[in-house]
Amino acid sequence: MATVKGDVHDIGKNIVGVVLACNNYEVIDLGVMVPANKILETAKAQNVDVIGLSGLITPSLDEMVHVAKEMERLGMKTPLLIGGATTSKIHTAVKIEPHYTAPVIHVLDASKSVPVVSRLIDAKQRTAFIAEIRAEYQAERERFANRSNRPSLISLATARANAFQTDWVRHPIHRPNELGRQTLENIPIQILRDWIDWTPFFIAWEMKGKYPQILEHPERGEEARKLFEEANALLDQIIAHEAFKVNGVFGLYPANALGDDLELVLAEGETRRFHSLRQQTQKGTDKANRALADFVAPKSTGRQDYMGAFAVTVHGAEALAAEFEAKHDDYNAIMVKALADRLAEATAEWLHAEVRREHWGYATEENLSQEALIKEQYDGIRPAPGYPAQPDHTEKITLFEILNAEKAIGISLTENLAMMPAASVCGLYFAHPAADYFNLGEIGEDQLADYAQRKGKSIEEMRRWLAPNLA
Ligand code: B12
Repeated sequence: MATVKGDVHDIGKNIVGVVLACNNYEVIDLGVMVPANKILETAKAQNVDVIGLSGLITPSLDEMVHVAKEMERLGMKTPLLIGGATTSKIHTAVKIEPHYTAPVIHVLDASKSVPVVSRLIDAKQRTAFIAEIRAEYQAERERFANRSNRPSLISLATARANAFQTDWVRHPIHRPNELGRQTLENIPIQILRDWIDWTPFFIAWEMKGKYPQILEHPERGEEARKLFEEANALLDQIIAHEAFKVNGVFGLYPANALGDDLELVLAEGETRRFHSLRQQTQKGTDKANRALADFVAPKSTGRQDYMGAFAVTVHGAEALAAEFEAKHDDYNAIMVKALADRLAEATAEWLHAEVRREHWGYATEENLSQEALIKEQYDGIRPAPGYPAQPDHTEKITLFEILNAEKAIGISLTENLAMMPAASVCGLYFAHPAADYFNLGEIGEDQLADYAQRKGKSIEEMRRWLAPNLA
């Protein structure tokens, strides 16, 4: 098993590894950012029965297609399992399976990994199981080709004419109290800990249910309480031994929209541009075709607006997890990474609140409960490149440059634009009270061409990054 080249996430894969090992399978885990040749050479040398690939972000899907093509080229017959947050059965059926003659199977979660592997290996069940999967994936492809419920796309020009409207004459714009870039080093984890949203933590451990209710769940409650106590005990130790170092950098800048682009003024005469994508599906009456650029005053209004960017990261998780791994303590190794991920997300949430209340200061009166914060009942958003409102991961390059994120807080980008350390989050700040986390959905070739041109890239390059959103 391996997380593919350019990707760094491995909690899901590690959980699968543990579950398989508990069922007496021998697992060779090659770790993260593993190139195709290393995966396939190891598979051959070790004569493995099954190969498993994992990926968190969309660029990894392409890499998985590449691995499947390589396996075909080399005439391999080993079944290929596909998993990870960004993968799906439909993508596996439509984009990966057609490239490889031997079985390719999407595995939704760790609990499914054992029945899938055992049926693949069992001589009696294998043929029937493979035939069943093939028929299922063929049906998926046919359903995909004949999708009848596809939203109809409108032209980019029509979508732009239906942009989200703001009365920019009356709309209040708050000038940030502190313009420019600020770096925060060693943010106290005692503060951040109160900002942790524990629900995804339980999901990572395959315990579905909302926190805190899950602690009282009639069947899973006891196990959930144990997990929660152990997580907090480990967090106490991490704090006591200063095993994690949490850093953040953010910047607030004068900005205006130029069409669907966003121009930030870093210093006099020095500007940088972010690019946004516009929803292109036909909307019902009174529903706009949104783009992030709609939430910032257009330059033509003559009004100075503002926006921000941030990046946060948790250092130390990889090293601490490696210590546990060396002691064959997979449970705590996974726990360390799950805690680091939760802290990265908590830091993004805490910093956003600090920015709203103080540094930008448009929400000085805001005093929300933890529940209201988790439900995002505040003004403004912090969309991340890669999330549904802006699926283009390449916007991270501009973001990192503006914030000098690599030097300032030690995060780097892989060739597929995953961030290292893995427990990192970056995004943009918009203060507009109507700004929301919309889903871009499908876009047309006209927007792809327009977007590539605005970014100064070839259409083919942008097609690769935006593939999941292309009609
Ligand atoms: C937790 C989380 C994070 C955490 C942890 C990420 C990390 N360390 O890798 C944090 C907060 C740090 C984070 C950051 C980011 N995230 Co995030 N994140 C998630 C979230 C909410 C859950 C993922 C997760 O950990 N699930 C729990 C684990 C256990 O599940 P899993 O990985 O899916 O694995 C299971 C199965 O997939 C399967 N499996 C996995 N691998 C394998 C392998 C084999 C062989 C098999 C058989 C099975 C298998 O079994 C596993 C166990 O059941 C998802 C949304 C979602 N609901 O999936 C978004 C999501 C993955 N994130 C996303 C994005 C974009 C990002 C960022 C790029 C955002 C940003 N600009 O900051 C960064 C990237 C981080 C980086 N290092 O580059 C997108 C990715 C899609 C895309 N368009 O690329 C998602 C899908 C959100 C979304 N809806 O857009 N993220």
